[in-house]
Amino acid sequence: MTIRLPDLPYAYEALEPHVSATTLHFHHDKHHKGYVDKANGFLEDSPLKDKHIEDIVRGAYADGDQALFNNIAQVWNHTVYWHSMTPDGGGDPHGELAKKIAEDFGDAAKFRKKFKEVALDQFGSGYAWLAFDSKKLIIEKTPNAVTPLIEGKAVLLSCDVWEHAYYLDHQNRRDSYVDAFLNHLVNWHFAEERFGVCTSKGRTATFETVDV
Ligand code: MN3
Repeated sequence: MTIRLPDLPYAYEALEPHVSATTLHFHHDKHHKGYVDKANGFLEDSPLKDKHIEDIVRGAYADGDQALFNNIAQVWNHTVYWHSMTPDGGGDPHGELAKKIAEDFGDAAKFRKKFKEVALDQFGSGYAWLAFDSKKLIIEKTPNAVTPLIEGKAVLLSCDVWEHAYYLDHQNRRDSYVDAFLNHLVNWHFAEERFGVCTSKGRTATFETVDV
């Protein structure tokens, strides 16, 4: 099975002015594609090659196959990241996820404050995440390609804080980018849908459960 580069779920200019078409062309067409191509190269001789992408991510991590893990995890992380943003996003969550955010963080404003702190606290390249461990919502940061998927958590939102995600539009101001992500781009509908899948079936959602 060949890993494919998914299309962006919106037009390249759809997230402007917060994330520009230029950034998305580099980030999707060069960075994301680069991870897909390298992962396919490493998979050619791997016993994991016919597995589902999430099982490849977990398997490469468990096997200590750092080169495959870095690239396949970045393929998955970026796909979730594209879906974590939407034109005219932002605002507050609704429904059951809103209730759970109120329970675990206080309210949506407190969620945004904590998410921003965590995103700014990640030293160097990595991600900020909203994840669900089947009991609690968790805001966490990870370095480089590391993903909450390897800890068995369901990812609800991903915010790429590698400099390539924001440098052309916000230069060194990661705080400006994270504000734009939370206030104008975050795709609560996506997170609500994934949370619904996790809770209705009482298990960790896979990305494909929602994406196809
Ligand atoms: Mn990236």
